[in-house]
Amino acid sequence: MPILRYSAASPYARKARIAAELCGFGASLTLEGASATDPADSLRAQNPLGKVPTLILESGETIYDSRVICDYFDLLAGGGKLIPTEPAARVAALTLQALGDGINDAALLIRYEITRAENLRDPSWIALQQGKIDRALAELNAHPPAFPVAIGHIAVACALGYLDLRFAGAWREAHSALAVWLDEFAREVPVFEATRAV
Ligand SMILES: N[C@@H](CCC(=O)N[C@@H](CS)C(=O)NCC(=O)O)C(=O)O
Repeated sequence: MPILRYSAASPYARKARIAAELCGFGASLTLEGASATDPADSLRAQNPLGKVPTLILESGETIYDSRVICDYFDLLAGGGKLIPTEPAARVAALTLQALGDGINDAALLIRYEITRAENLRDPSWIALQQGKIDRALAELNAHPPAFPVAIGHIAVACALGYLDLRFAGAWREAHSALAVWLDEFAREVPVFEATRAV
């Protein structure tokens, strides 16, 4: 059985778990928690970058990052399940994935920064990252992604879930259309709620 090294709070790992489920591999995946900060954790031997998610195949080969893992599940499921094969739809889905992942990238950088000692924090760096999140949320709120679900929808949902988890859902107040969209996504994709970190 393939093993997914993950952490419950990681939005990228959540994306990979949701993709596995939607591609029909949820039950055949072994989840194994990983610590990216513990040098003794085997994660660093499995993935030199020491990041989750990392997928370990039965052959021992490892696959990272979340985009490659999701692509792998999609291909294994026959292709076109989450990543459309038609060029325009494919580019749109992958671009939406980049937007969702980009929100996560910026949110994580902010989180790392605000957990440093106060005198080491750089407000301008935080503002730079926050600008990316604000612009992405404004764009998504103005144009919530149309269904059916593809990889971009999952990435965006996981990003919003991460903002809920780490930033107390502050995004919701100014982005009500996007909050409605996330509710609809959660109804369409029950594993979203099942993978929510507490
Ligand atoms: N682009 C990567 C990002 C993965 C990532 O940054 N994961 C975080 C957890 S949310 C991590 O492992 N951080 C540890 C580190 O950067 O050392 C992906 O899509 O998988």
